[in-house]
Amino acid sequence: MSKQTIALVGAPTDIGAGHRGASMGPEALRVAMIGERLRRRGFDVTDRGNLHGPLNPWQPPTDGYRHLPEVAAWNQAVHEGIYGELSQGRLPIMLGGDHCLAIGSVSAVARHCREQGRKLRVLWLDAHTDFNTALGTPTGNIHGMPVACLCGNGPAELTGIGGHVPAVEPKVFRQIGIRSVDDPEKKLVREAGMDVFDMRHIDEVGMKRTMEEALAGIDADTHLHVSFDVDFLDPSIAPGVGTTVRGGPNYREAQLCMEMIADTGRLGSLDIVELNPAYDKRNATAKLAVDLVESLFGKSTLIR
Ligand code: 4U7
Ligand code: MN
Ligand code: MN
Ligand code: MN
Repeated sequence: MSKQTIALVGAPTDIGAGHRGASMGPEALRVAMIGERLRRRGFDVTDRGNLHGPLNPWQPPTDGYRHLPEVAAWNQAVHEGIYGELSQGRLPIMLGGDHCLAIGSVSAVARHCREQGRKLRVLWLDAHTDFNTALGTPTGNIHGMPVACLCGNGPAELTGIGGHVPAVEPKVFRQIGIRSVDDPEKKLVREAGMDVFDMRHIDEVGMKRTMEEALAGIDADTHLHVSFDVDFLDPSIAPGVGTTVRGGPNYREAQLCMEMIADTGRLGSLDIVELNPAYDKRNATAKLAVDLVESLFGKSTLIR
């Protein structure tokens, strides 16, 4: 059986972020040879180039949102791009771009799953829960809001992308690596009943048991989407992100996380977001992200 075709889809924007530079993420991942590395693993990889959207006007927030019309335009483009790849039977990897773009990608995956009658599980690998709303956000930056928007809590311009409100139910998410949640956000996360495996949990039970719990219940009918915010990783190994939070998974923990996802055989789509080459050293964080993505696609150091 030949392996699935992977489609790389670039979304070069920092429209939802609080720092400039995530717009350079797609090119940094290409320079770190993401396509070649996956091809070497036996995948057929096609680089679909970059999506297009408005430039970043770098304005302050209005009514609790920064750049809302531009964020909506980018996410519409991402939704269509990712939905198109899934419809063609390809496994899309969205090369971000900041994390607001997951509104477009996850809504596209959810739409595809509804049409195919498949179950969806979203693994949100992140230091942050990204569950803010206009009322509670300390920044107005929409990259702190995609999970809320996907669950129907946000402006109509964003919750309506893909035409099904909410795009997903909170119960599809498993959030892993969490260590920075704003107070009003915490309350919303609790009320929504989101399944959060925070760093305290990983400290106490370890990455192995955490991943067993996060992957429990996945079966042959499940489409697994991974939304990989690079700030999930400890900043000592991954400095190339805008919003670093110390105390994240180390290299081995991150590898195990990716390997255990690969072992399910159910990975159907991926976002790589928040990589910010302007903060990186010699593209090291992009190279690390590619190394981890190889593990996510089945590279293993196991001998037994
Ligand atoms: B990311 C923050 F206040 N919570 O809302 C906010 F701490 O996609 C950060 O996870 C959001 O990197 C980080 O602005 C968004 C802040
Ligand atoms: Mn995020
Ligand atoms: Mn984050
Ligand atoms: Mn970030």
